Amino acid sequence: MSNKELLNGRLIVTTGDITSMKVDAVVNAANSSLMGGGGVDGAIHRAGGPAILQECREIRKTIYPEGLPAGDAVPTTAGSMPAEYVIHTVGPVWHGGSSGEADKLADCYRRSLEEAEKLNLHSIAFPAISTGIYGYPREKAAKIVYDTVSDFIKSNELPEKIYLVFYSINDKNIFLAAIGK
Ligand code: AR6
Repeated sequence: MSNKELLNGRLIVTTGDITSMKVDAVVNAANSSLMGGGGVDGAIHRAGGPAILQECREIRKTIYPEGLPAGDAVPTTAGSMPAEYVIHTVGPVWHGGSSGEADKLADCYRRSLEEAEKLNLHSIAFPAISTGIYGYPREKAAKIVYDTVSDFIKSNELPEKIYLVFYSINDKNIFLAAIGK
């Protein structure tokens, strides 16, 4: 498996299971309830153990009683995963593209990076938010992700290393082709 480094090495495009990434934070493609689900969300809760759900319950009782809105992000422990934190974010459900999906997807990446920066984290790994169960077309998501990360790193020194972790080589290749790399 070969990694592709972009943006002067600050963006690393890779493949694999995000739950085994040795980074300061892994991002979870959660849903508003923060109570777990399928896809990468299920994998993160399984790998990290009950400490994550426990903290999510506390967050629901205190800061987000109505649930975490799409486009926002909130950190918890990563439990027993190698990472220190999980940053939970809620991607938009794809409804055809004219319901603000692009802005919401950009918000997910920007808000997660902001939370990582606030925690002084050096490395963060993102899954391809919304491109699974939520149905966001991969090519369209790719351009938004690349533009959002490019913008963020222009004005922020942390996190230094931003990993995009695709679940398959095919998904990684779709991403790279969509951004012309
Ligand atoms: N590591 C890396 N990527 C993964 C992994 C993994 N272990 N597992 C899946 N993917 P999805 P969404 C990829 O469906 O579209 C949940 O039920 C997958 O191939 O996990 O944002 C939540 O609770 C895809 O490319 O997230 C929500 O209800 C990408 O991760 C809903 O799904 C995202 O797919 C969120 O849907």
